[in-house]
Amino acid sequence: MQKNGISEEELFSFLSLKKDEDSNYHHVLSSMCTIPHPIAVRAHQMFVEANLGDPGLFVGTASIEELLIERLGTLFHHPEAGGYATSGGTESNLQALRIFAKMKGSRRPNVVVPESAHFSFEKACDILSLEMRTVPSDETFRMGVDALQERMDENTCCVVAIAGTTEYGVIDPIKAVSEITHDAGVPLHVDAAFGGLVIPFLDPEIPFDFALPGVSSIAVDPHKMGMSTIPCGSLLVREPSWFGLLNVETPYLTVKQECTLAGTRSGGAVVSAFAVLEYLGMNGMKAVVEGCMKNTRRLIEGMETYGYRRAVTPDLNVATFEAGTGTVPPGWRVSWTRRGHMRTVMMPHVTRDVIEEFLREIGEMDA
Ligand code: 0PR
Repeated sequence: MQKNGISEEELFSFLSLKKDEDSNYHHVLSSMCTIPHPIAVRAHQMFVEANLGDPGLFVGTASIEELLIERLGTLFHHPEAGGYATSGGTESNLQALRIFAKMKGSRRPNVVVPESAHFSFEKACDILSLEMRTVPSDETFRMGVDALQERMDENTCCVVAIAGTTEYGVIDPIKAVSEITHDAGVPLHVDAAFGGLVIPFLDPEIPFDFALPGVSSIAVDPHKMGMSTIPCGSLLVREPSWFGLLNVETPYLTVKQECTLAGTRSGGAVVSAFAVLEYLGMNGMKAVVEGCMKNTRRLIEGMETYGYRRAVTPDLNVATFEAGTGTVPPGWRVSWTRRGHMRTVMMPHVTRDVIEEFLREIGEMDA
């Protein structure tokens, strides 16, 4: 740190230079985050100092967190679900596994995840010393249900299914998986970090949530398709009392116990997530999701006219292609799957105009 501070003007001209080095999302097709909704920004600013780590000091913010969980629980057909706002999918997945490992109490517990699972499960299993068993995907990159049963045994504390895979935007056969896990008495955690705020607005809706009796917990991130500010994820569980397994004593806080992973937690981002859902309502969210899905279909159709075949027909707004790195026009950001497919995510900032611009430039590269 310098002995004397610099002027506000000097500081902010430095910051704006740095800001210019950041991408502004305009040509970004690789991200599952997006520009926050203006309502989210306004709500976040209003609650910028609120710390959910000490809810007795921020009673209003804490009650908004409860409302957010209640809204998400209702959306997922279980208004009585327990839950809290996490820092994102990584924390939600970790905390879900932590609950089910404690519940099992086995000396060498294992978790069965699809091959397509997000790398946050690798982190969670490492931290919690859980054996991670993977189930191979079928030819549509969805979890192969046949192999699931073979991977499960008496030490399996949890099975994971993905409602919207990070790489291909497909939904695992969650109904079939939930029947298997329910019969076996094994908890099923659904990672809907991305898809949880897409699937309920699709027509027809695909079963993935608490309406299936075998589903025990769900991760869903407002900071992805919920257009909140960062960081806001959430973890919902069928039985609120399960969080009791995670409680630690917090003697000098305004509350005496805490089940969250983080201590200090952003109130602003949580209020922003709630604000967007309230402001848009079911119909507003449906319109956003329909737009993203329409743009996904348009990109697939456009790419296929150039001869770049889709890797799979997605359930959600992720499009993947058999195309090489040389296909991408300069200045555009796409990503690549582990299998080498070009991957794009049609987030709300990827408008129809952006898609047309991308396709036009791909066409010019081809020519
Ligand atoms: N589960 C699923 C299905 C996910 O897709 C992700 C993140 C997570 C869990 C973990 O969530 P957090 O990152 O909130 O902890 N998926 C994106 C990915 O890995 C995250 C992302 C977002 C990456 C924006 C890049 C980016 O620009 O691709």
